[in-house]
Amino acid sequence: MSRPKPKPKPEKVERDEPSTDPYEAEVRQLEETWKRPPGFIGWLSEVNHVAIGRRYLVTAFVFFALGGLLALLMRIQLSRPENDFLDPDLYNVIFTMHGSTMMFLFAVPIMEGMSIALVPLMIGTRNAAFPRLNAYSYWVYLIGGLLVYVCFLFNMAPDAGWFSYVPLSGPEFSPGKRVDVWAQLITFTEISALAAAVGTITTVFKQRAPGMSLNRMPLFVWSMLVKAFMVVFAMPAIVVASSLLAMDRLIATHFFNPSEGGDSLLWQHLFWFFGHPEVYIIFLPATGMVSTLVTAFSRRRTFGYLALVLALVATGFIGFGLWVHHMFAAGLPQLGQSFFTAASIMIAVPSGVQIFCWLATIWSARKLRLATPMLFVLGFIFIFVLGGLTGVMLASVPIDLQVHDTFFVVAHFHYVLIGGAVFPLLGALYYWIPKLTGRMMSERVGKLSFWVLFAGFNLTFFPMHQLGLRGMPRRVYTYKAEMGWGDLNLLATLGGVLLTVGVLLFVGNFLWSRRRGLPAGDNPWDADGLEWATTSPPPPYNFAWLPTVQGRHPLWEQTPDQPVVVGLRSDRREVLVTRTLDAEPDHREVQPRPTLVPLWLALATAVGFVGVIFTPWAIPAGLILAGAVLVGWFWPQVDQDETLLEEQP
Ligand code: HAS
Ligand code: CU
Repeated sequence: MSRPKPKPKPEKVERDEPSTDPYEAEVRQLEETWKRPPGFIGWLSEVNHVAIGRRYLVTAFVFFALGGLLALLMRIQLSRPENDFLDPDLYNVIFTMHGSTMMFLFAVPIMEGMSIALVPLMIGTRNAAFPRLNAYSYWVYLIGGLLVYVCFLFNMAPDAGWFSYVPLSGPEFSPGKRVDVWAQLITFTEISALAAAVGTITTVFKQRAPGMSLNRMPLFVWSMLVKAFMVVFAMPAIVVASSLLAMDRLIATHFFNPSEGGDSLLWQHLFWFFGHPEVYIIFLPATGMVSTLVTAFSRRRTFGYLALVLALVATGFIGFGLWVHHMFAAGLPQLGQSFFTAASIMIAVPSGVQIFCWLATIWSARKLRLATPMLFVLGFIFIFVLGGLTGVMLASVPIDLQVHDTFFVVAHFHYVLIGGAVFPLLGALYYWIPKLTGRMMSERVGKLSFWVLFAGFNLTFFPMHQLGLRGMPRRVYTYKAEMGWGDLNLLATLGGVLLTVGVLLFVGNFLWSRRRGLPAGDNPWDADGLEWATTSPPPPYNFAWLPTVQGRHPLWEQTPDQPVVVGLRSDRREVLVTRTLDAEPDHREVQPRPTLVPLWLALATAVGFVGVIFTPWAIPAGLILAGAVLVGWFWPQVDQDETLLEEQP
């Protein structure tokens, strides 16, 4: 299909000339109220959701690049038998850093970034709830990421795998600080994820535009809501696990030490009680993106909206009942294993429902546009279904016992993670970057990057199924030539190079678009969501007049310029709070101004959690500092009172 034609930019309101038009006066006032303070300090004190979301996206992408680089090093090492490019110790560090980076510093944060940047726009509010908490979550994430990479430079990077099983990761077999660094990285990223999740839930429940009742909420928003709830229930398990591990290592407790009455399987239970939901925490937001793209490019109402919502919620629940399928080889009672097999197979149902709803939407498309984002969606469907099928295979105990800890599992999870999350994400970035930057990315390079990525991906990971079935174990730094694994490994390495080229094409396209891309206009894709009702990039207050919603596809169903229903004051940062179910206007809430307090609080958190690697006294020190900062956080601002609607002039 032809490339989308960007609409001409609407006449810009001339803001310098004094004017008597009340609309322009209002806009001028809004700009004054919501603008960021100038300079570097102003930059550090940012609390606007689009800005924080963008920072999340850029930072996560940098970690994606670093994780990818590490993967290439592994692929070089494995490309031929008995290679000595990496020594075993460095290989351990590299696969641990690769897995931990991709899961904790890329996949989860980038989904948070998408949520923080886009959800408030999609639901038609001026800023996310708890803007300072959002800023705090970003700083904590950044510090946690910097921590591991700085330690990497000092040869202190973790080396016990991304799931750090005890006893390997315990004090006996992992002396030194490496695993402590890992445990603290986990603590940082989980605090950050929890903070972001609380913000998402509140924003979605309390700040939707009038008329956007729950059953009109965009599927992307639903997916982020379910994801946020999953974060709230899954992350505490891993924070507990990593804290117990840190205590075992630092102050000689014995939570995981069987000889002192501890339990090493407890680690696996706690880890996977988080670890399995984690994969849906990454995958569900991607499905939200797919639902949006499929609808926009089919130019048709989403087929099976209710079924899709129920599938999201069902996955959110069932996702907590599968964790033992990662532990089939640990020798648990058979009845228990059967339960987890059944649950793992059951979760294919909601995934299947989603796939069939998307196919039905595409099938009945008015005019299917095969623009770059849509190509990524089609690539996703192909790859994810393959990955899902190997998942169902792994859920059966006899098969799993054969291929557990082999490259078959590596193939499975890259099919679901890259196919199921990275492909939709790249499609979504092609789709929403014009909104966030105001510039279109090149369609030609976009399509090229898709095909290179698609070919590179399958070339890299398809052979791994075969390698796994032939017995090649994961996490072993080399293999003997007699095993006959050399050719397929070489193929996988070549695929890895192609994959890298694909990612570079994407990055290049993005950088090119920043300067040369066509101006996007408000709604370059002619899409249905509220985020397209404002300018690209949106002003710091998102919408001058608050939108109202009368259906699931507002821009297709109604003229965008609805008159205001409820006026908000423009001389302070007000957002409209609406009711949870039907989004009836409830009251106005004043948001805090930009402030350095979140950054200070993140630094205080860092004092505690980085310091504790060296001395337990760091925790009280961090707590005292954090307490002091919190006084500033809660110090009342002059304009901070809530105003009931009824009291409005
Ligand atoms: Fe998985 C290991 C089972 C989905 C990610 N998974 C991993 C690991 C990661 C991961 C990262 O039961 C490795 C962790 C590590 O480092 O060790 N996974 C499943 C199942 C599903 C599944 C049943 N996984 C995901 C998603 C992920 C992800 C999504 C990330 C985004 N996974 C496992 C198991 C292991 C595992 C074992 C442990 C292996 C081991 O030994 O360590 C399901 O959610 C997939 C459902 C989706 C589909 C496709 C669409 C559905 C359609 C309907 C028709 C399909 C039918 C099935 C009726 C099934 C189209 C027919 C079945 C046939 C076999 C033909
Ligand atoms: Cu799992």
